[in-house]
Amino acid sequence: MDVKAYLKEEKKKIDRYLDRILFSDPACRGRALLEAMAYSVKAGGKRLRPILAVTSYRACGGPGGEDIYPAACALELIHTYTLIHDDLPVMDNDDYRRGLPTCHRKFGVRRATLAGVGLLLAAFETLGRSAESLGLSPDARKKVISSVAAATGGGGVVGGQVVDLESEGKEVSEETLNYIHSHKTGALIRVSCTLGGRLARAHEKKLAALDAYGGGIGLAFQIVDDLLDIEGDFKELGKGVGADQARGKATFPGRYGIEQSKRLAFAAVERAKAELARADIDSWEMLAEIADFILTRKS
Ligand code: GRG
Repeated sequence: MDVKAYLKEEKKKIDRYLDRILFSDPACRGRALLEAMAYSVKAGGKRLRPILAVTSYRACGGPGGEDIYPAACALELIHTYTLIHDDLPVMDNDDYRRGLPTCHRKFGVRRATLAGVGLLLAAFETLGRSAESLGLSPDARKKVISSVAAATGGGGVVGGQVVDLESEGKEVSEETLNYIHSHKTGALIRVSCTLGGRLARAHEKKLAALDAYGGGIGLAFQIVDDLLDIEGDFKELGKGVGADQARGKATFPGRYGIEQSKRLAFAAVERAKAELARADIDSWEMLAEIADFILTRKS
């Protein structure tokens, strides 16, 4: 199947499961809170992280059927949480996300903050339940939860965000630029790939390859994100452009220029694909196509 059709098809399935998770969970959360959580999740988005988890699972020979989807959706709940909090006035203070007013513009800062926390906790609740229903051993379940928590926390997304905010308006070293983006953006993308592998019970060599693949495409994804903030279009992106420069953010084009950044993204994708080929992943073609797609995405 062509990658665009694949992504479209998978997004549809993931959207269905996200609806189920949000609306059929008895633990929920109060009507006003659920409204704000669902608003940001359902606003759209490419669903890249759950798609990577599902595709990595299949690439490692995970059984057919749809049992993997709830666990994969947990990643989207976490991702949406980070977007809501990233947009808050105390962070990037953005007005639009996924083509709609940001969560705090729509519901106010207090509700948006709580919606983010609600999504994060719903994610781990979903992940724990799914790992159990997929029949993973207690040790494997622990590893699933702790790897996602580690990628999300101070040694991952949150850590990258802190350095990103502290670096605004400053000239940063190559090392700091890489740290920000491999943590703020790369960590969740990497763990999306290894989560798929873990749920398929892949051995360590394959997990290491998925981790390296995720690192490569995560870097390419961020470079393209920086480029789209310069060359992209509000309508396609669903959010404002030019914000990075206005805030003095540390970006790849800011440090290397546009052409060199494109070359860096291309090289990162080539490295990512080579990792898959080396590790003897059973069927890695779609992961390779997703890597190429990341270079040409417009949103
Ligand atoms: C506690 C996990 C946690 C987060 C709080 C706010 C924050 C700390 C971190 C921000 C992380 C962040 C927003 C990184 C940006 C990553 C990025 C490039 C987002 C855009 O992702 P796309 O293009 O968006 O996949 P869609 O809308 O398609 O899902």
